[in-house]
Amino acid sequence: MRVLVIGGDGYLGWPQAMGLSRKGHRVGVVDNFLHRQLDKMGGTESLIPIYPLEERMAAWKQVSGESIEQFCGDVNDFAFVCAVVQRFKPEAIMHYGEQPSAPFSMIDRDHGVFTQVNNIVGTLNLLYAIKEHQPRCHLVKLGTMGEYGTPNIDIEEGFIEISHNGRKDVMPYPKQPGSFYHLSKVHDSHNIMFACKVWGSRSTDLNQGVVYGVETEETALDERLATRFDYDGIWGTVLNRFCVQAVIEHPLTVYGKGGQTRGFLDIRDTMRCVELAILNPPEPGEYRVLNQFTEQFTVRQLAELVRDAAGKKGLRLEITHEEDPRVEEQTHYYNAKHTRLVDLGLQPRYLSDVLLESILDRLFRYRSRVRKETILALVDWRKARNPAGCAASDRVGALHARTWTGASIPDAVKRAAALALRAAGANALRGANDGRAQPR
Ligand code: NAD
Ligand code: USQ
Repeated sequence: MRVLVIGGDGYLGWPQAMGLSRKGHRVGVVDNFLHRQLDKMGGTESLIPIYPLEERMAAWKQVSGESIEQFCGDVNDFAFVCAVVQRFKPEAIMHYGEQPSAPFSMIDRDHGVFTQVNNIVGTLNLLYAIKEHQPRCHLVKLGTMGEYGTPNIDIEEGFIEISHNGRKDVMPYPKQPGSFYHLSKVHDSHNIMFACKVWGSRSTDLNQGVVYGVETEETALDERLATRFDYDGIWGTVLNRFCVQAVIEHPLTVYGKGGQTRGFLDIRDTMRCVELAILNPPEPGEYRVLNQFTEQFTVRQLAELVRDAAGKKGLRLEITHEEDPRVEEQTHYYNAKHTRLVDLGLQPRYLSDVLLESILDRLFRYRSRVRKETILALVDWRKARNPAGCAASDRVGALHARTWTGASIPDAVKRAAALALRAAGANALRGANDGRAQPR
C-alpha cells in the first residue's frame, strides 16, 4: 500500500514510517520540522539525540534496504499538499503532523491561535486535497481521548445513543476538551465527519490516549534511528516525564490531588493500532472513531509505579503534589470504552514493572543531557498570558519572553521553517537521501 505519514519526523510518525516500510508498504514522509524549530526557540530538546531526517532516511536504507520518500513542507500550504498527493498518490494518509502540546497552546493568545490554525488548517487542506486528487484515499487522523474530557458517565467510542422527548438518535459523543490544543482536535473531528458526509470521503479518527515508551523494534536497530523523547514542561507527557525525573532523582511532579485519570498506551501499540486502521479501512462516506488506549491510570498511580520501579534500581524518589497549573477535575469518574481496536486484532501490551525498568535503564544512559530548568511546568491555564514557556530559570524565561511573546508566533515559526528549508537546500518536493543536511 502507498502510505503517506504526515509529521513523519516526530515521536510517533518516525517509528510508524519505519514500521510500515519494513512491512513492505511504500512510505512517504511529510514534515516541516516545526517541533525541532520550536525546541530551538524555546530552549527544549529531545532527551535522546535525534538525527536529521535525511540521516535517518539514509540509515534506514542501510539497515533495512528499504527507501522512504521525503517531502519537506508545511501541510498549511495547500499547493504543497496537493503536489505531494498528486505525485505520491497515497492510498492511506496518516496524519500525525500537528502541534501536540496542551501547555504550549495555553501560553498566550499567539500560541493558542497558532495551535488551532496549524492543526485545523492542515487537516482541512488534507481533506480538500484528498477530495480533489485522490478521493478513495483513507485519512487516518490522530485525535485524542482528551476530546471527551472527563464526564460523569461512561465514554463511548465516538457516538452515543440519546433518547430525548420520546425519540432516539445516535449522535456524536459530547466533547468537553481541556485546552485550546484539545479543542483543535475537536474542531478537526467535526471537519472530518462533515467531509465524509458531504463528499463520501473515508476516515478513521483515532482518539488516542497518552503514549509512553522509548523504543520500537525499528528504533532499536541503530542509534541513528532513535525517535525523539520529550520530558520538559511543555512537550513531555506525564509518564515519560516521571521516568526522566526518576533517573535524575527529581521529585515526581504530580499536579494537584493526582486523581486525574487518563487512558495510556505503549508506543508500540500506537504503531500497531494505526497499522490495523489502514489494513481495515472504512467504507467511502464512513467516519469511524476508535478509542486508542489500552489501560487507565490515575496520575498518582503512575507516580507510585515509577517510584517503585526506580526504587528497585536504588533510586530514592519523593512524590510531590504541585499546585495544578491546569483547570481540570482532580478526582473524577472515568470509564472509557476501547474495544474496537481489539476487535480488529490489537493484542495490548500492558505497563509492567519489567517494562518500566527497561525504560528507566534506557533513559539512564542520557541522564547527563537532562535540562533541569525545563522540567517544571509554568503555563498556568488561568492566565491569558504566561511570561515563560516551560522553564523556571531566568535565562530560559528570558529566551522564551523574547522568542515566544515578543513576536507573533505564526510569523516567527514560518520564518524559522523557511530558514530550515533553505538551509537544507530543499525545494518543496524531492525524494529521499539526496545527501543534503537538515537541521536537528
Ligand atoms: P511530535 O511533535 O513529536 O510530532 C509531530 C510532527 O508533526 C513533528 O515532527 C512536527 O514537526 C510535524 N508538524 C507539525 N505541524 C506540521 C505542519 N503544519 N506541516 C508539516 N509537519 C508538521 O508529536 P507526537 O507526540 O508524535 O504526536 C503526533 C500526533 O499524535 C499529534 O497529532 C498529537 O496530537 C497526537 N497524539 C499524541 C499523543 C502522545 O502522547 N504523544 C497522544 C495522543 C495523540
Ligand atoms: N500531569 C501531572 N504531572 C505532570 C504532567 C502532567 O500530574 O508532570 C497530569 C496533567 O495535569 C493531566 C495528565 O497528567 O491531568 C496528563 O497530562 P499529559 O501532559 O501527559 O497529557 P495531555 O496534556 O493530555 O496531552 C498528551 C499529549 C497530547 C495527547 C494527549 C492524550 O501531549 O498530544 O493528545 O496526551 S489525552 O490525554 O488522552 O487527551
